[in-house]
Amino acid sequence: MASALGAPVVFGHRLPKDYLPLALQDQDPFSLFSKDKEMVVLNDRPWNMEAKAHLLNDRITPNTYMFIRNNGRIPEAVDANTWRLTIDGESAVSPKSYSLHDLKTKFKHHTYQLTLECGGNGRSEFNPPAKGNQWTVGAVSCANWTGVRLSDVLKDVGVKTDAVYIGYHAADTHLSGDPKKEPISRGVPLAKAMQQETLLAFKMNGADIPLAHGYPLRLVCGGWPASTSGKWLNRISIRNQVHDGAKMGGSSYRVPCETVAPGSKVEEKDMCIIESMPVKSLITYPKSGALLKKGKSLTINGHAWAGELAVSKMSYSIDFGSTWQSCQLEDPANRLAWQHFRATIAFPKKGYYEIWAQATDSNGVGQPMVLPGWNPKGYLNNACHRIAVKVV
Ligand SMILES: Nc1nc2c(c(=O)[nH]1)N[C@H]1C(S)=C(S)[C@@H](COP(=O)(O)O)O[C@H]1N2
Ligand SMILES: [Mo]
Repeated sequence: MASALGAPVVFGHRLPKDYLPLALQDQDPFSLFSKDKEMVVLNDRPWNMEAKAHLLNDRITPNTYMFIRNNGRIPEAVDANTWRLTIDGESAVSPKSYSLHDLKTKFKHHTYQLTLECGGNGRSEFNPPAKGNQWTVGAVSCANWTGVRLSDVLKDVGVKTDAVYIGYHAADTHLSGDPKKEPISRGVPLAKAMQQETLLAFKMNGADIPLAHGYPLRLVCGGWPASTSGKWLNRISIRNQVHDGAKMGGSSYRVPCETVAPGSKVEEKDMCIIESMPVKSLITYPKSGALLKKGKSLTINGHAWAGELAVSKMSYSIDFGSTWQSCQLEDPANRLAWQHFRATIAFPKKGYYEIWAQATDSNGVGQPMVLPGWNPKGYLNNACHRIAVKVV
């Protein structure tokens, strides 16, 4: 607290529990986290912040426009020099603990652009509404992550043949203040953990990972709900069963295995863990509400992604989905990176238009025009993004 305030809190031991010093409450989150002023704060306890579509126009998302999703309190006084990562679990041959220096010097470094989208991105559109942060479209990012392969470290520890899952543990603390409770402890099946792009990352966009995004070490599982990418990572357990940490059960990051009518009660046994994220896209230029002079054409651009899959086709419509034209679509920088698209559009006459964008994945599955399957927590809304344009 003293370092955040720039002075010791003389009677700090008398400050009632759960009271935040005024000077800290006044701190604005934009300067605190080095975020652009146009970012939208959805919650301050814990901090949750999202981008607007036009802020995500960069090919690689810089920190200023990267959404923040926290389930607990950001750890204080993180010391990279004493930080350790322990690998243990029922299915670890010989549990080991590594310093950051060990990880950085023992294993080869790899860099990938990885798309991280919160499972609840788009939740605000669900009806009946779902509780939780009311994300619109901006809980997605694609940064350049550098680290070592989780698979290399797991092999160094040794993985028993009965291993099926990994679970992460981290240094953030539960909002209740109860040290025995973890805010979140999720994981992925062993096959995802062993993919070459699954990283134990210590750099984001070539610099130390910002504190809010997991400094000094984070797990990055591109293409899966970003809740599987544990920040402030200090332990990974190799499990002989599906990981049973906080937010692995109930309706957390799980959806009905079969579609249900909106508002239905769904039994635990009928809920399935979200794995790869569905195909989705975002028009990041122009900003919705753009004005265009008659006779001028407009070049739109944006990104598309499809979880574990690639995007194979990108289309746009200016007549509310009646007819579709194709966009130019780039290959991803690497597997699990979002792909950039562009299209130059001519409008027939003055008036109001909407540009709708639709991505199709490599299995031929396209984004729905309207909200897809309702689920209790409002996950996986991959409906088409649309922007307004006026030709004057
Ligand atoms: N330790 C820890 N890791 C975490 C979380 C968290 O609260 N604590 N939130 C998860 C969720 S739900 C998401 S969507 C992503 C958000 O990553 P970001 O804040 O870096 O954008 O981090 C994931 N990793
Ligand atoms: Mo999330």
